[in-house]
Amino acid sequence: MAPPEEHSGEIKEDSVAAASSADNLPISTVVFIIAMQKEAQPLVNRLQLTEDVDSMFLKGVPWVRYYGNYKDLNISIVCPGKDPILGVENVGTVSAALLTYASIQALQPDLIINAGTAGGFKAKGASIGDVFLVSHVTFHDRRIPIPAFDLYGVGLRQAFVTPNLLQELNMKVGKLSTGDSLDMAPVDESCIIANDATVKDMEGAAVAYVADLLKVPAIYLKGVTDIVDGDRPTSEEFLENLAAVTAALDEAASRVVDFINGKSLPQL
Ligand code: FMC
Repeated sequence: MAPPEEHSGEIKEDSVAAASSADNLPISTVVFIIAMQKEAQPLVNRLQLTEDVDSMFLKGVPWVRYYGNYKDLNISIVCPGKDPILGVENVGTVSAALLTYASIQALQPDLIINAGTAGGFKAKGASIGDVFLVSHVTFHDRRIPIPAFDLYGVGLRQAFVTPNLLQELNMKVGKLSTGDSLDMAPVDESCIIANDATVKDMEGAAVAYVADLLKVPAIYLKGVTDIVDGDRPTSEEFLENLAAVTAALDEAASRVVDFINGKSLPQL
């Protein structure tokens, strides 16, 4: 009988081979995590997805899933739904992380795409209507000034690297910083600048945390609704541009879906 070390070596090689051959299969299941239903609706319509009335999530959560097949892909768009009392959409990191976890558990996606709106920094080259493909994500409101906890708070993670997608779609690339506020306190602004971010949202880094834990590749598409280093109030600019930017986001997301179709992860 082979000694245990050699045996475990063989298993490792086999499992590496199995993992890489699975990676080379065409992507089959894609889950979009989209915070606001208004942001999701154009893509739901374009891909002709159906709302799942018999929810796969635990009873009680307000989460919504749209699903269907598009070309060779099995696509779900999941949204955190509305607050049952206030009737507003469940934006922010808490819902995004829970929804990402439950969606990965239930759907076992090959790829996650977090699509949504964001604030952009004109000093870093962002303009209203731009759709960014995010290279890295961080948090800007988890300040823990104790060695190592500081880095844990920032939570820097790299998006799944997609050089071919980037070249084909010719999108702007930038870092994303996430926090649970739409506005930007001066202390947040310093952290966002320290994080070298071009776009700012309320979900991306939370999705990244879960995707990373569960080893699911994730990419981030962020459409700029407001300029955070400009002179307009964020909420006013956000609401004014939401519909137009959602249309731009839908256009970009559909080009991404068309590009992904038939390709394996290493081909992205
Ligand atoms: N700051 C933070 N988040 C956003 C933003 C900004 N300037 N513009 N748009 C957003 C995104 C967030 O991710 C939320 O889902 C939603 O839009 C605003 O509540």
